[in-house]
Amino acid sequence: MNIQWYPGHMAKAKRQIQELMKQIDVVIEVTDARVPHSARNPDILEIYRKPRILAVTKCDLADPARTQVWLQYWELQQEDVVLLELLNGKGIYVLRKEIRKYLTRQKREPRVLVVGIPNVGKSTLINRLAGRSCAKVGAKPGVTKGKQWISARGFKLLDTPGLLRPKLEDQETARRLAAVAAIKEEVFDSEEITYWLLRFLQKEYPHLLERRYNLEDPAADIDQVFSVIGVQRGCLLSGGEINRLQTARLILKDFRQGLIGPITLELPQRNDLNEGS
Ligand SMILES: Nc1nc2c(ncn2[C@@H]2O[C@H](COP(=O)(O)OP(=O)(O)O)[C@@H](O)[C@H]2O)c(=O)[nH]1
Ligand SMILES: [Mg+2]
Repeated sequence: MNIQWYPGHMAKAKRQIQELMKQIDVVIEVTDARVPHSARNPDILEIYRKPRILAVTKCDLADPARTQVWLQYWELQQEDVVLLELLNGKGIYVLRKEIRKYLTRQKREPRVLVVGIPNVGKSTLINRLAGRSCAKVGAKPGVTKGKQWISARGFKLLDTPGLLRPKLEDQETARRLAAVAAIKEEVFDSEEITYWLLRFLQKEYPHLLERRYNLEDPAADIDQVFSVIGVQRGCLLSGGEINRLQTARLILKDFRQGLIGPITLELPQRNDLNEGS
């Protein structure tokens, strides 16, 4: 189990979550459209068996063609999915409608739990649903100071910073999550992640790489691509050498802000597809 509830021991944490779940009518599970599989942690769903909506955030940063592939996959899995662009509010109307679908025949005000690993957009989503700023965006998960229910036109919402940790199935998953800043950079160094990302882009999105950095040869050796970008963007040390850390951070920042283009780091796996059929 990767579930964590601050502070406390694992068994206690699990009990607390089970207690919490009794009060919940619907769960919104949040994932990031650029890493739709890697950003999910199914552990919480082992405890939770109630209706669930998969809220896919950051679709503005993701590759629309790949998002369509994911949608087809989720359809096979019979997931209830809503695509979102939270910065402009796209999809929020549909999400509200989906939530209401589950909330018929309720006596008390229905309660909605928002779960997801750090940085997927839970707080932004809650603020959008509530129509005002109640949850702190970008805040680091910290000590949970008791539950705070937020009213959102007809239902109540609960933010859960720190409740769900990433499930790091393998190195690739960890790298993808580091690339989108869902796990801390200290886990990998920025240079390693950047090299990984550049290799991925060379393979999957060479045209975007070429266009963003005016590369003559986007398929060139990765060291060379890295150096060309560093020189071109003035990431240099006083001796004229490349400032490797600065170059790596710049490329990561470009990627995270969507400046290289709309990019999705993974597709459904063949074995995922088989499971669905
Ligand atoms: N481009 C883009 N950025 C988003 C979107 N949703 C959230 N963000 C950004 O992602 C970062 C993390 O959001 P936050 O709500 O704090 O995530 P939380 O840790 O899950 O609560 C913030 O900088 C948000 O502005 C989205 O749909 N598109
Ligand atoms: Mg938050």
